[in-house]
Amino acid sequence: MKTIFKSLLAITVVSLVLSSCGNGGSKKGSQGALSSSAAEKVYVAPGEHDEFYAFVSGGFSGQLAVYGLPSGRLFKVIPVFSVDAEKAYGFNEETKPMLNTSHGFIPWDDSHHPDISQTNGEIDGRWVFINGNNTPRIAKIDLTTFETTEIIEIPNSAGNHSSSYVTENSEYVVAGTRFSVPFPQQDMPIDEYKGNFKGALSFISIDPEHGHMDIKFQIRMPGFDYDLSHPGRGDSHGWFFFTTYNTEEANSLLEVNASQNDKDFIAAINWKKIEEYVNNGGGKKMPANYAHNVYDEDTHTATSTMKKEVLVVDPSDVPGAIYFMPTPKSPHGCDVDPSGEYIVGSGKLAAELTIHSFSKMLKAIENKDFDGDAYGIPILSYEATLAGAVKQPGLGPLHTEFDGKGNAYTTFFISSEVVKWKLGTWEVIDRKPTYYSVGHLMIPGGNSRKPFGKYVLAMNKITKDRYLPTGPEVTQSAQLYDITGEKMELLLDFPTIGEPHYAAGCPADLLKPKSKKFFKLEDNKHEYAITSEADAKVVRDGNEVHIYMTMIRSHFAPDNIEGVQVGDKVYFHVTNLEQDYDVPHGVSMIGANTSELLIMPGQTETFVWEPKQVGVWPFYCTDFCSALHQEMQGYVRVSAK
Ligand code: CUK
Ligand code: CUA
Repeated sequence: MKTIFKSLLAITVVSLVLSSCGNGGSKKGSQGALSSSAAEKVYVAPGEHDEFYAFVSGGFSGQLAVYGLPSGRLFKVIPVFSVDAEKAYGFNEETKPMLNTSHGFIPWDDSHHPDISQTNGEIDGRWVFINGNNTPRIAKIDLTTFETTEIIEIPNSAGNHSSSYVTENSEYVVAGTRFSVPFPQQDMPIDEYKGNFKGALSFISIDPEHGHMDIKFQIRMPGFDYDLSHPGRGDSHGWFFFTTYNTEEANSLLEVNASQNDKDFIAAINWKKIEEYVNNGGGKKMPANYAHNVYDEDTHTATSTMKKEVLVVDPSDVPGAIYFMPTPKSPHGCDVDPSGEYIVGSGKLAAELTIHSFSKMLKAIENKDFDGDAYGIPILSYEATLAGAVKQPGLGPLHTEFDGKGNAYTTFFISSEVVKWKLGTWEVIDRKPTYYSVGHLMIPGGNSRKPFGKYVLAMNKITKDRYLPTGPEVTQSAQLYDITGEKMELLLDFPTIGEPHYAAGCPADLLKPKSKKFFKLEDNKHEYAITSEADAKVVRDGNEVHIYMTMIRSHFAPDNIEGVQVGDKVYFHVTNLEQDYDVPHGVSMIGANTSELLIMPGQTETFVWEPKQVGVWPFYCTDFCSALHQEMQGYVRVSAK
C-alpha cells in the first residue's frame, strides 16, 4: 500500500502478532469463536445454487473472479486485462485486439474495482465494469456470457485508481487518476510538477442498449492525486465525489512531503452541469491516442480502433461545477450512503471518520461559505459540510459499505477489523477482527440505493498462517460475515485469485435467467465460420493456409490434412457445431506458439501455427467431451518447400 503507512506499520506488526498468537486462535483452526451454525449458514448442498454472485477483482492477476456466496466456491476466472491460456484469451486471433493499447499489445494489468451497472440506483445485472490501473483502461464484462466485451484506454491518465464507478442510471462509468502527469504528456523536469502536472477525471458514457463506452469528456483538474470515487445517488445524483491526497502537489510522496497538509479534499463534481456545458458545444478537443476495443458477440471477433482526440474541460470553463470539501489526513475511501445524503471520507491517517452532508454542502455553496480556493476552485469551509464523525473507530480506515438498514461498515487496514456503526448517530455498534489487514469490503448492492444487507465480504491483503503454507508466496483471502443481526458473525474464509481489491455482488436470481447457454450456429457471423461438416476445407493463399474446421462429438473435419509446407502460416479456423449446453471442445497443435482454443458451442476461434519441421504432426481435442474424447484427433502432414 502507500508509503505513508510506514510509520504505522510498527503498530500493524504488533496487532498481527497479538491477533495471531494472543488468542491462540488461528493455530487451532479459526479463531475458535465460530458457532456450529456458521457451517450451516455457508453450506450449499451438492446441486444447490448459491444465493449471490460475487465478482472479485484479481488485483495484479488482471482478472475478475466469480464466486458464489455464501459458499465461497470459485466458478470462473473471467480474463479481462491479462492473457489466459485456459481460454486462449489474448492468444487466439479473435481476442488479441482486446489487449491493444496506444503502447502496443499489453497482456497484463492490475485490476481493482468492479462495479455493476445500475438502473434507478439499483444494480441491474447487465454489465460489470472494472479498471486496469497500470496502463489506464476500463473494461466491460457482459453478464449474459461472463466475457469481456469491451476495453477502452484512458488518455492523460496514469494509475487509473479511482475507477470504475457507475452513476445511478449507468449514464457514465467514471475514471480518475492516481498520478497527475503533464497534460498533454511532454518532456519536462519532474520538479516542475507543482502547477503543471494535472489530474484527468474521465466521464465515459455508456450507451444504454449495448453498453458501448465513449469518453464524453475529461476534466483537467489540479495536480492532486485522485484516489477513490463514488457517484451521488438519490438527491445527490448528478454529482461525483473523489478523494484526493497530495494536495501539496509534492513530486515525491515520502511522508514528509505528502502528509504535510492537515486536510486534503474530497472533490465534488457536478457532472450534470458539465455535461450540459459539453452538450452545448463547450470543451476543447485535444489530440490524444487511445485504443477502443470491442468484442462483437455475433462475429465472435474483437476489433481495435485507435482514437485520436478527446474533449477536455477545465474547471474554470464551468464556474460553480466543482468544489473541494476539506477532509482530514489523506482520505482514501469515498463512499456515499444509499440515500445519497452522506459522503464518508476515510482519512487513512486520521483518528476519526469524517462524514459530509450533501444537503449541507448545497447550503454552503448557496451561502458561499468558502475557505479560500485552490486554482480557482472554491474550498468549502470544513464545519459547513460536516455531518458528523465516528470517533476512535480503529486504525487506518479505508472503505465503507451500507446494509440499507441505517448501518455502515468500515474496514480498518491497520487494526485489521470491520467496524459497524450507525448513520446519523455515528456510534460504533460492533467490531470484528479480520485475518489480516483488510482492504475493501463488499455488501451485495452495498454501494447502491438498494443494498442486500445479508452478508459482508471482507477482502484481506495478508493471510500469514491462516492456510497451509505454500512457500514464500501465500494466498490473499476473503472473509464472509453474517450481518443480519445486531452483531456481525464470521462465517467463512476462502482464498482468492490474485489480490482481491474490491468486489461487486448481486442476487443470483438477477443473472441466472439471462445467462447464455450456447451460441446459435445460424447467428454465427464469424468471417471463417462454417455451419456444416460438408463445408470443411483447406484453402491455400500464397504462404497462408486457411483450414476451415469443424468439431462435434467426437471428431474434427477435416481430420487428416496434407499439403502444408515448412514456412507456411497455417490458420486453424475452428467452429464448434454443437448446439447444446456445456459441450465445449478444445484444440491446439504440437509446437504451436499459442495456447489451446476453448470453443463454446456455435462459436468459431482461430489459432495460427507456423510449422518449422517436416513430418506428420498430431493435434487433439483438449477438453473431455464424450466417451470418445480420446479419439478426437487428427494429423497434419508437413512437407519441405
Ligand atoms: S484500494 Cu486499490 S490499492 Cu483501497 Cu481500492 Cu488499496
Ligand atoms: Cu472434443 Cu474432447
